[in-house]
Amino acid sequence: MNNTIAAIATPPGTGGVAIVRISGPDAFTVAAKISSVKNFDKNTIKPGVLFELNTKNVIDKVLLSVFKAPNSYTGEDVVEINCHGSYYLTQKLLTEVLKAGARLAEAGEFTKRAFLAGKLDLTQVEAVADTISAGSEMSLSLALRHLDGDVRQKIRQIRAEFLQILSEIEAALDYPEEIPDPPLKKIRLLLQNTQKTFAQLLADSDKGLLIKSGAVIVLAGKPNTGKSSLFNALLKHNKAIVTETPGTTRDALEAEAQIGGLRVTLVDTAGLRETQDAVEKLGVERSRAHLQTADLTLAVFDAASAVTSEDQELLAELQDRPHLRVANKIDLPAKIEFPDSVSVSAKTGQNLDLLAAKILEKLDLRRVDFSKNIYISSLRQKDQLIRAEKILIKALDALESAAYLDALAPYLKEIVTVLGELTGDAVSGEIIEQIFANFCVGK
Ligand SMILES: Nc1nc2c(ncn2[C@@H]2O[C@H](COP(=O)(O)OP(=O)(O)OP(=O)(O)O)[C@@H](O)[C@H]2O)c(=O)[nH]1
Ligand SMILES: [Mg+2]
Repeated sequence: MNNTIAAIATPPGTGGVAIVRISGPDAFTVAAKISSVKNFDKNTIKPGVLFELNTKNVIDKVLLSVFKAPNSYTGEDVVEINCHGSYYLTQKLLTEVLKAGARLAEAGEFTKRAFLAGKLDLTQVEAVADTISAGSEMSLSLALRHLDGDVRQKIRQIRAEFLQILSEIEAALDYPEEIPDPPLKKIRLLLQNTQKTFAQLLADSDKGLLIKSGAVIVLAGKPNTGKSSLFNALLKHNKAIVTETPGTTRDALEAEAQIGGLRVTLVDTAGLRETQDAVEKLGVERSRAHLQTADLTLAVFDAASAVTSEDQELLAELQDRPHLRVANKIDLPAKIEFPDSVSVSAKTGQNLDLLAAKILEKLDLRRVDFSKNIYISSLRQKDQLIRAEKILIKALDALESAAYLDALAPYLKEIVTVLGELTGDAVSGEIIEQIFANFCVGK
């Protein structure tokens, strides 16, 4: 089997430079066969030319970045060829690399090797994918914290504590004459503390998942309150049609925006009212459907006109859903005051920064502190934690039985396994395949 892999690491298309990556025991031999570079000193960048294997015709002037095992991303010998970023050229260069003895890497295979070499655990592997796909300041900060190993460290620490107590229990069970039982108090304390930690991690994971995937924010209200204007103002782009005619927006309109560093999907909707117009009616139905799926609804009111039954109905509809009241048009002489609302003007931009802060607060993301707390942002990791938490509860119950050491041991073992699966310290091949299947080639 050929163990030296290669792939184009940069996106397909045209760019200033592109990178072809080679990793494996023959990385240097492969590169030497098709380039003017013959010495591969560790951590160097070597200028040279690349040529066709058979004809020796020069293909490109390149830079070779050289990493020697184990000091590379994969832990193997790695050469990264920096070439000019022509799509044709990059493909041709890769072909020559393959002819020279490497094989094409599978999706995520570089990162998989980094994992198998112990350079990254599974939480960091998932963070690599999150870093690549991060689309906002917050999701990037979060991915980088995970890449740094905040989850790995915490879970490994808990797992080590469980392994320790488990070894003490097993020793006491095996040699009851010589080795004393570990104190019940100590075990109970460990289990209780871990239960608290799990609960905290699970509570914070909701924030992690929201930060990673972004929040869906729906703008709703009766016609003409300025929903589309506010949508455009938050988007900083005139995407939605705005007119003074009530009932302008029909189809719900979606757009990606950044609010306070969070990626959000803004949804502008048709004004809510009773109508005989068939098209508008369908629009209103869609607005109502969007209210059901929103992470947060901005209930937009017109501060310059009187409150109507439509405003009241919307508030009643949103009663049990996360929402924020927004009184728009405060640049006009106010007719009414809306209690508990953020007053803004979509027209002048007044208080839009305040609205952004309130939105983060409503989503409970205002006090997110990546250096202090751990916000798990992977459903797989969350699932594992939920499993561990359930077993922990059984373990706590087992503490109450007379032969508690015997009763406890299997649960503690299970927890050690589940936590090991979370970080990949003890994990089945199947799970590994599933995780790497989501990667693209070259990563
Ligand atoms: N003075 C002032 N006018 C505004 C403000 N926001 C919106 N308007 C005006 O209000 C009218 C309606 O604005 P839209 O943004 O189309 O309102 P809408 O809620 O999307 O209306 P529908 O799509 O019909 O439901 C337009 O004439 C806007 O120019 C504001 O903050 N101040
Ligand atoms: Mg509109």
